[in-house]
Amino acid sequence: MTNSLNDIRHAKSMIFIGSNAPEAHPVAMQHVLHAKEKNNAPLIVVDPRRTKLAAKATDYIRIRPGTDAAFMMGLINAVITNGWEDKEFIRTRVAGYQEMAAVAVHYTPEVVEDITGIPAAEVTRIARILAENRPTSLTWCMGGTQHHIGSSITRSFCILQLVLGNMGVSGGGTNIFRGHDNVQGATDMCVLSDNLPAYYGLSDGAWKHWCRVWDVDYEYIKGRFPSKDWMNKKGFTLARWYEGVLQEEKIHQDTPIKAMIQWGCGSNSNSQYFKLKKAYDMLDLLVIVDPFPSMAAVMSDKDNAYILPATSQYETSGSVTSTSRQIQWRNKVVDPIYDSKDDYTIMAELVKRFGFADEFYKNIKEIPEDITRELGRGSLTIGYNGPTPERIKKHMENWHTFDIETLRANGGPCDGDYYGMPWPCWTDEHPGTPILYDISKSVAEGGLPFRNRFGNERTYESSGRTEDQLAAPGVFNPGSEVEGGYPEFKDVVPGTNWKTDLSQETLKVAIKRGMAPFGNARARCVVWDFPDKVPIHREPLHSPRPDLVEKYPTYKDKENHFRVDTRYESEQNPELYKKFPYVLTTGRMVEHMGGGAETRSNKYLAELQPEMYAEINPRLANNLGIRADEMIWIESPEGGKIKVKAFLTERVDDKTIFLPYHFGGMFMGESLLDKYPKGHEPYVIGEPGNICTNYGYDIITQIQATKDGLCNISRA
Ligand SMILES: Nc1nc2c(c(=O)[nH]1)N[C@H]1C(S)=C(S)[C@@H](COP(=O)(O)OP(=O)(O)OC[C@H]3O[C@@H](n4cnc5c(=O)[nH]c(N)nc54)[C@H](O)[C@@H]3O)O[C@H]1N2
Ligand SMILES: Nc1nc2c(c(=O)[nH]1)N[C@H]1C(S)=C(S)[C@@H](COP(=O)(O)OP(=O)(O)OC[C@H]3O[C@@H](n4cnc5c(=O)[nH]c(N)nc54)[C@H](O)[C@@H]3O)O[C@H]1N2
Ligand SMILES: [Mo]
Repeated sequence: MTNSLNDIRHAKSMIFIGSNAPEAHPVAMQHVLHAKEKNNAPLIVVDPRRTKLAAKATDYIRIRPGTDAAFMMGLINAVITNGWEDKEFIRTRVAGYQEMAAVAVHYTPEVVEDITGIPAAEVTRIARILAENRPTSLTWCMGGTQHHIGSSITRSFCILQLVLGNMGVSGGGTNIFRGHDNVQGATDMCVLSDNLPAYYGLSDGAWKHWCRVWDVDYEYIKGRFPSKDWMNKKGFTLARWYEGVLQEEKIHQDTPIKAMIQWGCGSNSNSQYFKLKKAYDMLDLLVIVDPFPSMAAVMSDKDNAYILPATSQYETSGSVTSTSRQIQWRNKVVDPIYDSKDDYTIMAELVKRFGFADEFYKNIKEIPEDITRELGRGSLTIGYNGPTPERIKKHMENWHTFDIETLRANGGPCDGDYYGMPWPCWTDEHPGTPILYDISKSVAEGGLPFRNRFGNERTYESSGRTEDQLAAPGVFNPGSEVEGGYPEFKDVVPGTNWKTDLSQETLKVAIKRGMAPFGNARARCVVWDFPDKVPIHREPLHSPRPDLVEKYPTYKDKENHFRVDTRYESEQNPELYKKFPYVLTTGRMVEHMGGGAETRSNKYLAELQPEMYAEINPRLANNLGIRADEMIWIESPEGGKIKVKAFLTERVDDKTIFLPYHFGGMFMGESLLDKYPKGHEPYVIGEPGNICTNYGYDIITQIQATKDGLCNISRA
């Protein structure tokens, strides 16, 4: 999120694409409605379903699932065709614009209509609304990401904002509302299989950096792995861990996965969920660390599972990071109840028994404060070093002194700080960065240019043109010694750079000179190491449009994609739709959370949403002879099958089925209630929607494509 939830109040228009905030982010809606009512800002909602957010929209655009990149490139083309682009911003702060525009030109309103189902005239009309109501705040969520081209789709959103000059300004930005409580913090701290904390990657240099932070010998860490090779290659992702057990697809690891710890993971969140059943049975050991017995707890038929009861967040304390990059301190409300332990204690017990507590806890005496300190000390890339536990707690104690519009403390003990010190917060004195890439403020006051990360110059393959990747002369933050682009800082302390200098001297020198430690560059529209250097449309792997599969085919199959081969071309069968004619998309409802272990075990929420269902358009239901509230079977091409209630609604069109994915405790028509520990059964059980979600993974991130599959339905 480049801006913040609060900053949306300054938007002059808003576009929400693949986000249903009233259900998934109800508290954030206050800011959205504020902008809509107070600024008279148009609220454009792009979703295959007429959602609760669509009900509040000034302009609701129904889109065919998985076609957002085509719509975006169409909007960009319409902006350029009509001369609405921000020419000065592009000239001075954007790279690869011409190469991108040469691709966008193919997405005429008519082409966009054919791909997305959005009428051609609407494309130009929406482009005009954005052009006439700047800045626009753009929000995407899972409707934009969970596709095999999810990474292209999200890049196209960013490019639109660059072309309109909406980056680095209050009321603009790309504002991706994050998922779980503290998921921003979890991502920052590396709950990813291709990174060390703070996005340092997996290179030797990255490992050595963190070894210095942890005060642990690099050779010792190396010795923990079967071979060095394991340290530097990406691990399995959560989306496909079970392939490492089953080995039905080729895996790139010497041994299969034998043990699994699911720490705060619902499990029925995995697509093609029925395939996991066999993997659970094959594991030697399954450990579930969770306040509730999740669906994973009842999946295995073997005696191989342990449930370690974790406390909820009310029974522990520590620092967490919100969607707006703001760091907060959470205080314990009650001591752990029953025999539960908090996550720190469970981790400590494990580490002790594994026998490496001496190495693990070198810097950690006071929990959780020292954990925050250690992570902050090492996370220079994203500027986590400024927010010390003392500063974070001070912010929490002085909430009332921060302004709701600007997030800035107006007097009092935190005077001048932005609430939660939105990262990067480079030093003890730095106030935090409320808006990324904002060159209207000095770096010391929370301003920043675009980061220099991809070299200083580039020759593009498509055009043969060479372009400076640094910002143009005249583009700089107030007070900068260099009045234009400059590269990232290194060798201030010899042999280090701004990311590895643990003395933090580099950061301080840069800021003193009025400059950003990470340089001052352009935002790039061309990503030369991705298969699609500029975002383009590719038909969903399982598409209802064989004609478009031919025109916009998927990628070549990808070997060793996070240690497992991944099918694209060989999976995209243009005839599949004949047997599975309906588009299947999935998502959330406000009353339930994730796999639903928590919310289905809460009697008040269970009462509000007691039953799994499928949204079906009445016209489709009538054609198939399905009546309201009747039970139906939904089947996936892979062989997943669920029995659920038909919810007849105009929310979806007559080609699309929507499933919430929060249910569990049923499995392909069978109840698993007798498998829960006695007295811990959830109040509500239902079929996991993910039994029917299809094969399909993003080409870069491997996020599962749960939003654009195919299915068939019939009366039960
Ligand atoms: N109550 C509640 N709140 C939650 C959660 C929860 O489970 N329950 N989960 C949290 C988490 S982890 C996350 S990541 C966020 C997710 O928040 P959201 O992403 O907003 O939630 P979803 O309902 O998954 O998806 C949003 C919308 O995308 C639409 N969509 C589906 N396919 C497409 C498509 O191809 N294009 C477009 N444009 N739209 C599409 C869906 O119809 C849906 O309305 O919510 C968080 N908040
Ligand atoms: N079909 C479909 N599938 C999806 C999605 C979709 O849109 N459609 N969305 C995907 C997304 S974005 C996400 S993020 C995933 C979410 O998938 P999961 O992460 O599997 O979902 P949750 O049920 O939220 O899992 C959180 C678990 O943590 C437990 N928990 C809560 N607090 C604590 C704590 O303090 N400590 C511990 N140890 N445990 C705790 C809860 O009881 C719960 O069992 O689902 C993904 N799957
Ligand atoms: Mo999420």
